[in-house]
Amino acid sequence: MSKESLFSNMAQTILDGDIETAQKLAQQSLDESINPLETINKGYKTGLDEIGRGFETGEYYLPDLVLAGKTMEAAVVVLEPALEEVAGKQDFLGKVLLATVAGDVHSIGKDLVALMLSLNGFEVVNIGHNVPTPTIVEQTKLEKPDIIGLSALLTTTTQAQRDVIVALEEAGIRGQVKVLIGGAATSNEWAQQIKADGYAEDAQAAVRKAKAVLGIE
Ligand code: B12
Repeated sequence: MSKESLFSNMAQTILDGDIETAQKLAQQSLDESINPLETINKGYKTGLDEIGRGFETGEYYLPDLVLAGKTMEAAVVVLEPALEEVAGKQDFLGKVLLATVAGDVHSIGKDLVALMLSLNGFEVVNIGHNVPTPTIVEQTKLEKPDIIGLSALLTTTTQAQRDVIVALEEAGIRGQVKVLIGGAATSNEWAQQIKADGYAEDAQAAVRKAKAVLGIE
């Protein structure tokens, strides 16, 4: 099977919610030495993007999104050891506190970012999804991270990213930490607007941005 057909079959498993085949194809990509990041981005994520579009037009429903999410997570489990190999052993670069903001339960992208950061030398404290702003501020005081990463996938919940930055200012700790934002509903422009320190479009870019804001490389 060509690489393109394999990726397209992977995307189809997301549309079908076919966990078993998704995992089988993930293993096949490893047997064929395909870079696991390429597999995620060109295979499974393409399926998630498609199901997202179909959800908007009424072709897919909430249970389809739920199953698609579970299928993606199951595929990533198979790919995880290979992601570790790609990253290799890394020096400690810094500590990152990661959360999906209040009102937003999307966690797959944030968890991928957590995985990639931890494989690349960052200590990651992943405090979950739908995390209230005061909790993020409390955890920042407690954990003293170098970076806070805030994920938002809903247009409505991007406002909570701004709320966190304002709350950090009010708590007098904004200057002690860099804030990175991400998630499908966000952009570079939004990062500038809310005075975040940076935005990244995917997990690999998140690693590059995390290093950049700490002045590494
Ligand atoms: C799977 C999914 C779900 C699953 C989530 C399961 C889970 N455990 O996460 C479930 C079923 C729970 C869900 C629920 C809902 N969803 Co939904 N969902 C999706 C879907 C199809 C895929 C998201 C995903 O996982 N993508 C794959 C990952 C890898 O990509 P990613 O999240 O973008 O993350 C990458 C980057 O963005 C970046 N990144 C992400 N976070 C961060 C953070 C930092 C700091 C950095 C630097 C980078 C970064 O790196 C990641 C890895 O590469 C999207 C469609 C889409 N195309 O995004 C809709 C989508 C996000 N959902 C949508 C909607 C409307 C909903 C619901 C409101 C539906 C409903 N009526 O109930 C609810 C929301 C509930 C809530 N309060 O949060 C809309 C949002 C529209 C909008 N703009 O507001 C979308 C866009 C679908 C659509 N086109 O209509 N959803």
